[in-house]
Amino acid sequence: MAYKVVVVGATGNVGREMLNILAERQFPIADIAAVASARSQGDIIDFGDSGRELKVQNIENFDFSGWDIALFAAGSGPTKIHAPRAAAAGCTVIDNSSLYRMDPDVPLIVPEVNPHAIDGYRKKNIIANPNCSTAQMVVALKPLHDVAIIRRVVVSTYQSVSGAGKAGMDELFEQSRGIFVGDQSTPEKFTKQIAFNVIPHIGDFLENGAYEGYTAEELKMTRETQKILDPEIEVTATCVRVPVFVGHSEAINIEFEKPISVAEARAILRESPGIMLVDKREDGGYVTPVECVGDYATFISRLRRDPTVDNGLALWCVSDNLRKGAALNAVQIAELLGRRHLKKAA
Ligand code: 11C
Repeated sequence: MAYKVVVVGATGNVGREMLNILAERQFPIADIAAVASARSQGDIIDFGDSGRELKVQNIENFDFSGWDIALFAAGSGPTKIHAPRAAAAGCTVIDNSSLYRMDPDVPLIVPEVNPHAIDGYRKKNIIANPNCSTAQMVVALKPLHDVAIIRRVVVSTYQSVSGAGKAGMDELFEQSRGIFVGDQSTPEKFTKQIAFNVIPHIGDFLENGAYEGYTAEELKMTRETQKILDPEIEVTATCVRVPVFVGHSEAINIEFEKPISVAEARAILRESPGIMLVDKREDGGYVTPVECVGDYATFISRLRRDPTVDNGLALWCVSDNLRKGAALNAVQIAELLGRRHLKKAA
C-alpha cells in the first residue's frame, strides 16, 4: 500500500524537513505534492535526497480530493482556511500548528507516547502534532511515568532560533555577523538582541487565569503534556530563547508519586523508544544541541536524583526541534495512521 501525500508549507524550515524525512524513511509514496503560498508557486524544491524535484503548487487552488494525507506546516492562518478544506475532501490532515491541539475532537499524538489516541481522528479527519518543546519532553517522561507516576514537572527550556522559523535563524546570523563587523541592526523577529544573549520570552504573555504572567509557549508545555500523557500531571515551565540555530534543550525536574532510583530510571530510559541515553559523569559525557541536529532521537543526559523532594529526578533533554519537535513526529504519525487505519480501509 502506498499513499498520495501532500506537504503544505513545503518551502519552510519544517516543510523541507518533512520532505527530507519522508524520503529518508522511504515512506510508501504513490504520489507527492509540494504546496505553499502563492509567493512560492513554481519554485523547484528537492524531495529530500531522492533525486526527485518537485514544482511548488499554490495552496489557494490546490485540490485535495484523491490525496490520502496532508502534512501541514503552514502556520495557524493558512491552516485555518485550508486544513478543514483538505479534511472535508477526504485527505487526512496532520497539522503542525497550534490551531487544533487542544480541540477535544482532534487527537494530539506523539507515537512513542499515546499511539492509541489516534483512533479518534475520524471526527474531524485531523490529527495534531505537538509543540516542539512538548514533544521531546513527553518522550522522556512517558516511560518514567509508566513506572513511578509523575506528579509535577519543573522545566526550563533553551530553545533554538529555528523554532521561530527561517526569519529567526537569519536574525541570529545577521546579528552575530553585525557584532563582529560593527554593523548592528535592530532586532525584528525577537524582542531583544539574540546574538550572544538569551531571552526569557517565547509566545505572548497570558493576562489572566491561573497561568497569568506565563507565556503561551509555557502554557502549551503544560496543557499539551496533560492531553498527551496524563491530565493529572502539573507542569510549570520557563521558556527561553538561546542563540543556537537548531536543537532545543530542556532542564527537567520530575517529582514522582512512587520512589524511583537513578539506576532504575537509567535502565528504563535505555530501553525506551525514541530515546538515546548518553550520560557519563565526565567532561563531555552529555549531549548538546549541536550534536543532535539531523538525528531522530531525544537525548537524555545528566540523569540524577533531585534530593530536594521525596521522589525526585533531574535530567537534561536535547532534541532536533525541526525533526522530533515537528517534521519527524508528523511523519511518524503518518506511518502510524497507515499501519492502524489506512491499510485496513484499503
Ligand atoms: C518555538 N516552540 O520554538 C516554538 C515553535 O506551537 O508549534 C513552534 C510553535 C508551535 O518558537
